[in-house]
Formats: sequence, structure tokens, C-alpha cells
Amino acid sequence: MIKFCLAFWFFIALVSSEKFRFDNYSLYNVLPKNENEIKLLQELAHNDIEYDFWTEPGPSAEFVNIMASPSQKYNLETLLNLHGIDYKVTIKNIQEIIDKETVKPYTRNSRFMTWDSYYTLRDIENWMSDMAKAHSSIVTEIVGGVSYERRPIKGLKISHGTGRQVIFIESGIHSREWITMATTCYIINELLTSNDEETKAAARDFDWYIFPVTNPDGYVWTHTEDRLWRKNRRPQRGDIGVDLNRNWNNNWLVIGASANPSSNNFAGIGPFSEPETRTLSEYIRSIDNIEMYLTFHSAGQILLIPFGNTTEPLANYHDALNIGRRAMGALSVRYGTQYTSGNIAEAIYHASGSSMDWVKEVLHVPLAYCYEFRDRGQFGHLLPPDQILPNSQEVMDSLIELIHQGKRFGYFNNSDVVKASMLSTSCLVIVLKCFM
Ligand code: 0X9
Ligand code: ZN
Repeated sequence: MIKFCLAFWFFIALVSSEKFRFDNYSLYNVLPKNENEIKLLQELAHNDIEYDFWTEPGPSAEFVNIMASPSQKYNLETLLNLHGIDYKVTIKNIQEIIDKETVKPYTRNSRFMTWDSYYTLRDIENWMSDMAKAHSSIVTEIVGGVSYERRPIKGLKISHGTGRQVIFIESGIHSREWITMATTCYIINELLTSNDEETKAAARDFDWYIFPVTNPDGYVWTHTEDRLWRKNRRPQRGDIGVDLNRNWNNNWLVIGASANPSSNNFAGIGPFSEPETRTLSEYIRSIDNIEMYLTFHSAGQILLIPFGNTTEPLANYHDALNIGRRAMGALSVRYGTQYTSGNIAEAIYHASGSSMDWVKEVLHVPLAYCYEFRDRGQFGHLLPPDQILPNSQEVMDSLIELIHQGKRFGYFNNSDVVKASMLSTSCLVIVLKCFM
């Protein structure tokens, strides 16, 4: 009897831990030609939570990525054909693409990540730990908050001294957007090991707070159970998960967010209802001197600035957009990748309760940007590993340019650091004179 019970338990464990498969699910790249077609797609997105819209049909959307299950494909295609809406099937069988995605193991103490593979949460954390040990005079391991399943939100602080302005990077809040965690690790690696003079200066001149995985429960879930999971993992009225980029206490649930727990844009039961956003926001609030806040998402190749609830050019809209557009020029140099820029509402769609709007409105951070990384409709959240390196390199290029252009527009003028470096230069001159 005991043997039977054990065998039964083992069978149940095996069945219940089986990964969700996306056999014959397809990705559609829908290309609306006019406002009417966009309206129709918007109705479909809002009335039918069955389809998984990987990108939302915003008023100026040039393309919309929709995933459909085998049983939905016929209905979706019929509807699009009926209204004469153009589309391409960019991934016929999503499971095939998932199967090709490499997740390599990280070798402890090697400090070596390859930029042609994705990594698990544990490996990213181990790698960060090893990097902190190897660069202990400038790197500190930091914890920005805690998840529903009690995982710490781990990150690194890179600092070459006191009194510097802060650049804060929040990444991976949407767990299926794997390219964001990978690129964030690449940026950490560059700031710590690059020989490029501008990158070294960027590392030296700022205090960097970098969190590659701000939704750790969701990220683990994407590796173990459902590759395309977006929200956190807290049970909600018969469903699971809140969209952590709709849960911040700024215009919460006002627009572009859902009150339905089944929706991928579910805003939660109240502002900061979720441990991840509550604890992370407290942490961010505790940091003085944030000059630039970056949040990383995918996909669409868009650089967004606040705000998501209105198209009005609020705060320092014109400066931010000018700086951002120039940075996207720098991004395009290496591989020709084109980004569009604008505030959230004008460039994509109305969406309130996001982290970027909160840091801008509540903490008055001078520069706040949201990147939507590669690509533009072909693979979406399943960006093939051979694009990790190019995506990371071009984003790094743009980051250097953001700093450069920011300075030209009067930002990043950290008088303390300037004074400190002037002081060290004059000390050097005095020492040299003594020896002459
Ligand atoms: O809808 C979102 O939360 C983001 N797009 S995504 O496809 N990655 O889900 C964009 C939100 C706008 N960005 C910020 N306000 N940070
Ligand atoms: Zn996202």
C-alpha cells in the first residue's frame, strides 16, 4: 500500500511539474493600415482576454504581436481576413523556438557568462556574487526588496567613491522578457571589465544600482513551468499574478490597466498591493540623488519617456526626448537597429501605474526612460540567443550616449565628483612639483 501511495505521489508530482508546452501555438505580426483597423484590434485586446497580445494596439502602432493557440488560430485569421487586416505568421510553432533557446549553466567562480545564452535566476545571482567578490573595492551586493515567494530582489551597486549621482537600472519586471535580464548582466560586466575609456568613465563617475531580475518568482516560473509568464506569482481571486508594471502608486488603474485578475495587465487589488513593487519602491525612495532611472522591457524597439496616462508633453519632456533621440542615433550605428521614441501614451498606448511614471512623478527623477528592446514583431519575447550580444552592445552604446547628451543638456553635473577630480588633479600637480 505504502509503495502504491509513493508511486502515485511520484506520478502526480511528475505530471503537475510538467512544463506548459506551446506546440503549434503561433505568433502573428499584425500590420494595421489605419485607425479603424487599430480600433478593431483594441476591441479584440480588451474584450477577449483569450488572445495573448505581446504588444498592445496603441494609436500609432505599426505592428501588433498576437499569440494564438491552435484552437484560436482559425478564428483569429478569419476575423483579420474579414476586415482586410494584413498579417504575417512570424512563428508557426512557438514550442520549436522555445526548444531552440539555450539556457547554459554558469560555472561558479568563473565570472564568465557567455552572451549567446540565457541563464536561470540562481546562475545570475551566483554570477553577481562572484563579480562582487572579484571587484570588492567597488561592488556591493544589494537587496532591493522581496517577492511574494520570499525571494530577495538582488542587485549590485557599483561605486568608485562617495558623492556621485545615481543611475538606477530596473530590469526583468516582466518575467518573460528574457533579453532584459541578459542585457542587464552584460551592462554590469562592461562597467566592471571594459577597457573602453568612455565606459570606464561612466563606471567611475556614477553610483550604479542595477537589478537584473525584479520579478524573481515570475522569472523562475518562466524557466520551470511557463516560458511566457509575465506577471508575479501571487494568487488573486481564483487566478494568479499581478502585472508589476501596473501596480505602482501613480494613477493606479486609471488607464491601460485591468481590474480582471485573469488579464495580463491586472493592476492588483490596490496600488503597491504586491510585495515586489512595495518593497522595491521603498528601496528606490531611500536612495538620494537618482539622476537617471532606466527600466528595461521587450519588445518593439522603442524608447519611452513619461507619462503613460496623457500625451501632453509634461515635465522636461522636450529635454528628455531630445537626449533620448540622440542616444537612439548612437544605438543604431553598430547594427542599424532603429528605435522610435516618445512618451508612453503617444508612442505605444495609454498605460498607468508603471514604475517609470512613479519615479518621475513622485521622486522627480530628472531623466527616466523605458527601453523596449529588440525586435519589431518577428520573435517578440522569444528573441533568439544569437541576438543577445548585438542587443546588449547597441544598448550599451546608447547608454554612453545618454550620459553624454544628458551632460550637454545640463544634467549629470555632479559638482561633488567634479570637485573631487579637480582636487585629485591639483594634488597630483603639487606632488609632481615637489619632485621637480
Ligand atoms: O506594457 C508595459 O508595461 C510595457 N510594454 S511591454 O510590452 N514590455 O509589456 C510598456 C510600459 C511603458 N513603460 C513604462 N511605463 N515603464
Ligand atoms: Zn515589459
